Amino acid sequence: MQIGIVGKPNVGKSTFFSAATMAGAEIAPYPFTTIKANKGMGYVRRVCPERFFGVKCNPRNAACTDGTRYIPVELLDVAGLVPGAWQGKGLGNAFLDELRQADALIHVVDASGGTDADGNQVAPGSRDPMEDVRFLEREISMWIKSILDRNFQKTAKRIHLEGLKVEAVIQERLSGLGVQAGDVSAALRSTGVGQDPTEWTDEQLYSISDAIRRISKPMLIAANKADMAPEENLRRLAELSGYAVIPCAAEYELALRKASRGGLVDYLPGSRSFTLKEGTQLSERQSKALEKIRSYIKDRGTGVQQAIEEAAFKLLDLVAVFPVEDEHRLTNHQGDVLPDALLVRRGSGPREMAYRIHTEIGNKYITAVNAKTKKPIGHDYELQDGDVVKIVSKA
Ligand SMILES: Nc1nc2c(ncn2[C@@H]2O[C@H](COP(=O)(O)OP(=O)(O)OP(=O)(O)O)[C@@H](O)[C@H]2O)c(=O)[nH]1
Ligand SMILES: [Mg+2]
Repeated sequence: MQIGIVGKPNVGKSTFFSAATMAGAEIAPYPFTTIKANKGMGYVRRVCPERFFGVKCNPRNAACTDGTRYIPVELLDVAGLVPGAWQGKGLGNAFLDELRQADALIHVVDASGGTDADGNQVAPGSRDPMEDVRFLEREISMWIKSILDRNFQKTAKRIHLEGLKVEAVIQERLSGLGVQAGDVSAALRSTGVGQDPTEWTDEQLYSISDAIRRISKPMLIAANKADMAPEENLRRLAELSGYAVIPCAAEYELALRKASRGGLVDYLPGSRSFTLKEGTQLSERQSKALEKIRSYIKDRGTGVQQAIEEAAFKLLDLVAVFPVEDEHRLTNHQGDVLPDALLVRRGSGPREMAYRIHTEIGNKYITAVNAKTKKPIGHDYELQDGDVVKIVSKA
């Protein structure tokens, strides 16, 4: 599962990414700082089942703090997109290609209105962030359309003459983008086009591409630089964009995580406060900066953690499940308690979970046991958030 961080240049994508992953991507106040995409792990929070069982876990793939488990999810920070990206402007087509595998998108917008269409700094308030929303939608939809368009008339004739299923042909063409057959059917239904593609107009092809984008690359807006954004901009984005809008101050999140790593403060990502570590000596500048951050986050946090969690749990509808090898001791064969946490799509069953652990375990799957109830789980059981599951497979 991968979440793409997208937007025009210089809006704070790499700042958001660095804060979320602590991977240290390059950040600078001008466009095209990022050229090569950055990949890293962000985290979503879930209640750790250690609370239910009254035990202490030894997590292998992430931390657990006071019963809150951090579960890794892959983030991708790509280069900024400028108008005309889908046609190759500013290397846009190459950058868009990096989003093929993204399952959901966090669109980072400069809510302060302080960057123009190409990402150059302008006076805050001079750019309407709603324009950024519409621009990005169009670039991605046009990119999808450009892939559909290649030899489209020829393909349409074949579909018509040979009686092929139009959904299947489109899906095959877009399979490299992670588009599912169901996505195409839903898109065709929502646009209400006829079954004969030789009759589709260019506008209809755009509408279809746009619908496929909405369904297969669900998106939310991280309204970044909210620390200096006019409230009016945030309000308009929430009212007009048609997306979930999360005010963000990625720079503050990054500062807090660095201060936490540096041992200056105690701060849990996503919380609305932090405390200074005892005995911390701060310079006047540091102290001022932290107080500014303190007063900002008390009402809404920095938004970074919230945006990632909303993408994972609302856009992608993931649930967290915890595989164990011994359902009584809740351990793997090394004796680690509740060692792993996995994110799977809601609706997944125990066999899919087995495949996620290892292909071989999936192939040899026999049955599964719910460690909370100690009862066997049927093949058609839908995994629930927080389930702890023992997979039984052939030796
Ligand atoms: N005020 C404010 N500035 C921010 C915030 N987040 C990032 N910035 C600044 O915005 C500028 C651009 O940040 P980057 O993270 O490099 O932006 P980007 O979108 O990755 O830029 P490209 O890689 O060039 O597309 C830097 O000067 C950051 O310090 C924020 O929350 N508030
Ligand atoms: Mg960048």
